[in-house]
Amino acid sequence: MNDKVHQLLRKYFIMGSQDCPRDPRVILAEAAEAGITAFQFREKGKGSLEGDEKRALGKELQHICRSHHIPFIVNDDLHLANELDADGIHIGQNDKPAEEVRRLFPDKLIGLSLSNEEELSTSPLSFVDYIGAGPVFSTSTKSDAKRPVGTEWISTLREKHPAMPIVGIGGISPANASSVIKAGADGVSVISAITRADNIASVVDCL
Ligand code: 3NM
Repeated sequence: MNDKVHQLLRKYFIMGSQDCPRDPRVILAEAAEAGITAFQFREKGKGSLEGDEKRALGKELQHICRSHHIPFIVNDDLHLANELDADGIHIGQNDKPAEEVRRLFPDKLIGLSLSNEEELSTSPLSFVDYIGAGPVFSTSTKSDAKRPVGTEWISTLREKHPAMPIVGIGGISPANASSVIKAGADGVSVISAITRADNIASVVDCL
């Protein structure tokens, strides 16, 4: 399992309709064609869809992922993850505890966001499959993002957890992705670098 997870994190695209200046289905299809290795549906924040509209979009995006053999991971919404039978669920520090999510979803991929030592010390990592570490750089995509932690946070996590799949997040672009990998991450997760790209194929290629 671990080996496969390390690989899935390499180019991890995250988005919801609120992040997209164009049709999210078209953006995801272009990113999938270009070679992303995982997708997270994060319909959250200002302008995001709810209820039936959220579910319908999630279903369509999942279909695109399935046709490209890319895992479809749902952010935070356990109910939706269950209803769509998503491949995984990503949780933050303010969501349900990892232990409980693991009990509900014994076979799904579970990711957890970690931004600092305190969160690391209180998080039961044995219940999660990967860590989302960030924000590595400053980002304007997430309004409540914590202070940037730099690639040092990636190195620290890698040192403390040599075998744990780790993906960097926050302000990552083709210009700085290699520094995140060099620090020890298995991959990079990006929102705006792809949703706002003029040429998605070349961005994905350079991550
Ligand atoms: N989570 P962009 S930063 C969704 O630090 C998210 O946990 C973060 O967007 C964290 O690639 C972030 O456009 C936003 O900077 C990432």
